[in-house]
Amino acid sequence: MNTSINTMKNPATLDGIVEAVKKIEEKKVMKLVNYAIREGASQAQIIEAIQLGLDQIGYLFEEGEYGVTDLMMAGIIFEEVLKLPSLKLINNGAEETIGTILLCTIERDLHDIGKSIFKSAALMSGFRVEDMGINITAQEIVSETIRLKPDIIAISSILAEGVKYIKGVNDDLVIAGLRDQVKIIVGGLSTHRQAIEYTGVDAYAHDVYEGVKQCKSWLNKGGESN
Ligand code: B12
Repeated sequence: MNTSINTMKNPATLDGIVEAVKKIEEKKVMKLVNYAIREGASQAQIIEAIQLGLDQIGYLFEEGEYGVTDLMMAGIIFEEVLKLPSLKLINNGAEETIGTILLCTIERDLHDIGKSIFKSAALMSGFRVEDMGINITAQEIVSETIRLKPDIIAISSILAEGVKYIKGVNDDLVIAGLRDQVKIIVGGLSTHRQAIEYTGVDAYAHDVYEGVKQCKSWLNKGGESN
């Protein structure tokens, strides 16, 4: 993996994490992650290494070598890693929030790890985050938009079929006359530029850090301009 900005003494540990995740060796993953943290690895590097391992698991699942139980184990390993005190993302403690984000995983999709990481990163940056959970429909999002008046709606969509439900969210907000009042950002495996143009949302992000940066720029709190 790319370790060009790496401050670690032993970057090979990150490759070891990728391999241990791929083999679903939970104890080894935890041991290597703890070691990597001691060696100076950043939270982003650890998340990236685990994601690379999960990609391998996804590939082996497609090839029929791994089953759903293996996907579940992979998810559990990631959740355990994120619970480590040194990696836990917490609210920055600011009393004033810089804006409200309404967050969910889209209809029919139960994957929530990416959503949880985005939530933590947004809280750390000073946002108030209202997390609706998983498998959330367009109409539920419209209702919560009326109730909470968020500045931004952030949607996680991992399954390929999510794109059509995201378009539904955009369309229902237009019908409800709310679309001009809120920005929409999406992230997750199923999202890419063409999909986003089709859905009508404002932005997509490959990872949570890019996503939070975009959200901050919308509220003129730093990050990229758009
Ligand atoms: C763990 C896992 C599961 C777990 C999920 C546990 C959980 N609590 O989330 C369980 C076992 C439940 C599961 C179930 C299924 N899964 Co699954 N799963 C995975 C796996 C291995 C890892 C997903 C993951 O958590 N990655 C780690 C997180 C951090 O990555 P991420 O979600 O992409 O998030 C990052 C970015 O995308 C982004 N991001 C994500 N959300 C957001 C939101 C915003 C706003 C922003 C800005 C950014 C952002 O930032 C994050 C960090 O950088 C992937 C394989 C893979 N390559 O990822 C398959 C995978 C996603 N699953 C897949 C499939 C097919 C399924 C099932 C249909 C299997 C089945 N036959 O039952 C079911 C579907 C259930 C459902 N209705 O949702 C396919 C999806 C194929 C597709 N393109 O549609 C994959 C790709 C595996 C594969 N290669 O075939 N799965």
